[in-house]
Amino acid sequence: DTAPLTRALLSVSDKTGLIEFATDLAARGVDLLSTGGTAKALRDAGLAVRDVSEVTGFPEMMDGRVKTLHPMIHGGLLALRDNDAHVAAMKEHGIEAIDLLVVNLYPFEATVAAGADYDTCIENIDIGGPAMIRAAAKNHGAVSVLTDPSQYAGLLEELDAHAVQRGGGTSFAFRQRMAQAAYARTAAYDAAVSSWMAGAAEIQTPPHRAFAGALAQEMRYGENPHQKAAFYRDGSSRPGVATAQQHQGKALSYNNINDTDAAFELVAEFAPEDGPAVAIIKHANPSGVARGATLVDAYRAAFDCDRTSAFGGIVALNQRLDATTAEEIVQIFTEVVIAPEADDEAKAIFAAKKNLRLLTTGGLPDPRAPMVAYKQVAGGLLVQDKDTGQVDADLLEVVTKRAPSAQELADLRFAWTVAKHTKSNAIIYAKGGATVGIGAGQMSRVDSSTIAALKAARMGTECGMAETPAKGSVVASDAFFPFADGLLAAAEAGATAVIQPGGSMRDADVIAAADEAGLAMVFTGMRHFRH
Ligand code: 93A
Repeated sequence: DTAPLTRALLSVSDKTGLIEFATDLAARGVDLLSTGGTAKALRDAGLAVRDVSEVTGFPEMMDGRVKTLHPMIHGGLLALRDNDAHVAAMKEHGIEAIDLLVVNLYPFEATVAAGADYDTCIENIDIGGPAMIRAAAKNHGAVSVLTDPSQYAGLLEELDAHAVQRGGGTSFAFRQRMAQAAYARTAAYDAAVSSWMAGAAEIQTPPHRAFAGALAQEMRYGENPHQKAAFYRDGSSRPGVATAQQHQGKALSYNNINDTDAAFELVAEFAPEDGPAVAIIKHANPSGVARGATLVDAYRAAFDCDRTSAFGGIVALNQRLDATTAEEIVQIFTEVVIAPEADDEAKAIFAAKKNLRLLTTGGLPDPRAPMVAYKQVAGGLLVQDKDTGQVDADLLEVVTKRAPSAQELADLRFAWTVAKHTKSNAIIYAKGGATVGIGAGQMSRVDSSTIAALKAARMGTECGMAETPAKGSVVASDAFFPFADGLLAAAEAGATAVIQPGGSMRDADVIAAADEAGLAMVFTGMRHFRH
C-alpha cells in the first residue's frame, strides 16, 4: 500500500516551515506546483516551482477567489490511479497526478478574532483550499494531505521510511491518518464560519442554534424556562436517547434527554445475558439501581431504594419491557421509560398514560465502545474520552485480612458500577444486587457517606423494614477514602465490605481501620470521578 510521491501542490497562507520543507521535497526530486504567494516565496528561496495558473491555463482571478478550482487540479487530486477509465481521462486531458497536497487555509478564525470588518471576514473564507483538502483526503488511497505545518516533519519521516522510488513513498496508514485530520480541519473551519455568521447582527440566529450539527429538535426551553434550547445529533448509531424511537407522549425536554441518557448509559453496563437490570434516574443521578431474577423484581428493588425520589423519574431497562413490569411502572408517575424493546401488551398498558414517554432503542450501547465527551467552559471546550473504564474481577486487589465473600464480591462490583454513573463524591450502599443508599454530588466524601446512610435508613422506614438495609451491605466509593473516617462511618452504618480505588497517602491507616472493624476491602486501582 506504499504510494509514490512525485508531485506536490503547495498552497499555504501560513508559510511557517514552508521553505525548509519544500527544499527537502525538491532534494528528493519531487515536482512542486504552487499558487501565487506560495510560489513566490518558494522562488525567492531559489526553488524551481510551476505555477498552478500554468497548469490550469487560467490566470488566478477575482482577487484570488478562483485559482485552484479547476479540473486540471481536482482531476489530479481525485483520479484513481488503478482505474483504467480514470487513467484514460487523465491522459486525454493532460491531467497530471498530484500525490501530495500541502494546504493551510485563509486565516478566517484569526481574522475574526482580530475584530476585522464583515467584508474582510468574508474575503477570508477559503473555498479553493477546503475543496482541495477534501478531494485529496477522499483520495487518500493515493494522496497525502497536510493541513498544518506541524505535519511536515512526519511526512519527511514517512518518506525516509519508504524510500522505494524517486521522492520516496507513503503508507496507507499515514495517508489515512492525515485524511482524518484533514476532515477534522475543514469541519472545524466551516463550524467557525457558521458560528461567526450566527453571531452577525444581520442574522440574529439564537445562540442555541449556532452549533454546527444536525438539528434533531428545538425545545420549548432548556434546563430552565428562560433558557432556549435545541438538541443535535452527531450521526452516531449508538443505541440511546438520540437514536431511540418514541412511541407515545409529548416531546422530550432538555432535562428529560439528559436524564434519559444517564439512565440508559448506566443500565447498559449490565449485559442482558447476566439478567435483568433497572436504573431509575433523577437529576442525572440514580435514585435506585437493581438487578433481579425478573425485570419486575429488578424494577421493584430499584424503586424501593428511594421511593420518594423515584417519583417523576426516568426508568431505564436492560431488557425488553414486559407487561408485568409496565403494570408496576404505571403505579406512580414516571417521565420516561427507555428500553431496548417493548412487548405490545406493555405498550398497551402505557398507552393509557398520556404523559409517560416510551422510548425503544433496538439494543444496548457497548459501555466499552470509545466515545468523545465534551464540556463547555467560557471561551473553550474540554474534550476527553468517555469514561469506559472497567475493572474486571481479576484486577481487584484484596487489601484486608478478610477477603470478601462471593455475595459481597458480586455486590461490590455492582455498587462500583453504579458509583461510576453517580456524580462525585459518590457513595453507594448495595445489598443483594440492589442499591440501598446513594449519596451523590456532595463536595465532601464524608457528607456523601452520611447522606447514603441516611437514605438507607429512610428506605428501611419507607419499606417497613425492621432495621436499616445498610446492615450487611457493601459500600463503594468513586474515589479513595483520604482518611479512615469515611470508611468507619460506613462500617458504623452496617457495611461489611468496601470497594474503592485506593492510592491515598494514608492507605495504610485506612486498611488498618478496615481490619480493625472486620471489613473486607478491595482496591480497584481506578477511580470514577463524574462531574
Ligand atoms: O480564494 S480561494 O478560495 N480560491 C481558490 O481557488 C484557492 N486555492 C487555494 N483560496 C484558494 N486557495 C488558498 O490560497 C489556499 O487554501 C491557501 O490558504 C492560499 C494560498 O494562497 P497563496 O499561495 O497565493 O499565498
